[in-house]
Amino acid sequence: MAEPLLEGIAQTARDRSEPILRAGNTNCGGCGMSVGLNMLSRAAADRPIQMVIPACCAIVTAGPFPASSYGAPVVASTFASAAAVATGLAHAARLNGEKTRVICWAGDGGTFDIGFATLSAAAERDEDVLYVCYDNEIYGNTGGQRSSATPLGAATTTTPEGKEVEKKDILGIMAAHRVPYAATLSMAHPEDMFRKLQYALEVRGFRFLHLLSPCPTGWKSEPADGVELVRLAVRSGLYPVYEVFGGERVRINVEAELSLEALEKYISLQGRFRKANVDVKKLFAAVTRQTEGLRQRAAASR
Ligand SMILES: Cc1ncc(C[n+]2csc(CCOP(=O)(O)OP(=O)(O)O)c2C)c(N)n1
Ligand code: SF4
Ligand SMILES: [Mg+2]
Repeated sequence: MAEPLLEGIAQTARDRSEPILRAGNTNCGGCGMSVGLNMLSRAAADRPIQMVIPACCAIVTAGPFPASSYGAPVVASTFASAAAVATGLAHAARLNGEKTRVICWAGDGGTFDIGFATLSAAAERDEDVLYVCYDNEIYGNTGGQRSSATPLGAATTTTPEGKEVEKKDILGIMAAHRVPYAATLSMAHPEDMFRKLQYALEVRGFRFLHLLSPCPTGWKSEPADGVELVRLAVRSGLYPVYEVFGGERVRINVEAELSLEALEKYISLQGRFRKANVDVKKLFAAVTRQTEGLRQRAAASR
């Protein structure tokens, strides 16, 4: 039976008859991944989809067999094989003449680290797969260890005094594969996010989307602050909202205000940054350099 996407919000023609993420799932309150799945559900309202989810929080979401919190077919894969399994499904759909779009939905640990070899290989072959990384910047499912997506200064169970290495630039790396489409998604800018999800579902070939995904459990933040945190990350310039076509043409979708105040607030609202005493001014200088570099690339590819 059809369920409303969110309590209190009536179902609209944009929604799938069966939402991708059903009510009653076990995700923590305020989980950014839940917001991402609900947006995907809307964007894929009129399409058959198949999902591949490796062993991250999002597969725990499914709950114990034979019930499932997912209202779409899901293959649970190992980390190392996620993009390869999605490749197989995409080929099977094509050979059977099905319109099914295959979506790999994976965390940062599964994407930046453990599953990177098959991800890179599938991107290089330009497989017809939409790969979405919801990035909570830790190995959430196993209790909050650092990943290569963890930002500088964030305390995790394996970096208790704060991480000393900077976050990997996954969008830059994926765009360097010259895939047809790579973009970042901001859940504080739902129209932009919705447009990108719809575009990425439409385009053929390998598409990569990166979603900054607040995790109140790991970030030691208030569940209700998730969207605000992403808005602050975007305003400050820390999380650039942009898209890259064919690895070359760069378009910035939301101009960063380069606000030091927003960066300070972003840091102060999260307990994970408390121990390291992050040098916000130094971080802001790095963010400003990153933003200017991106602006130059966007101007050069106009
Ligand atoms: C090859 C392999 N290494 C390690 C693990 C243990 N493991 C299970 S979930 C997980 C963390 C996943 O992190 P991420 O992909 O970021 O997803 P999240 O849990 O944060 O949603 C790890 C390390 C595993 N299942 N397989
Ligand atoms: S640990 Fe974090 S990513 Fe995992 S379900 Fe909870 S809020 Fe979501
Ligand atoms: Mg993670």
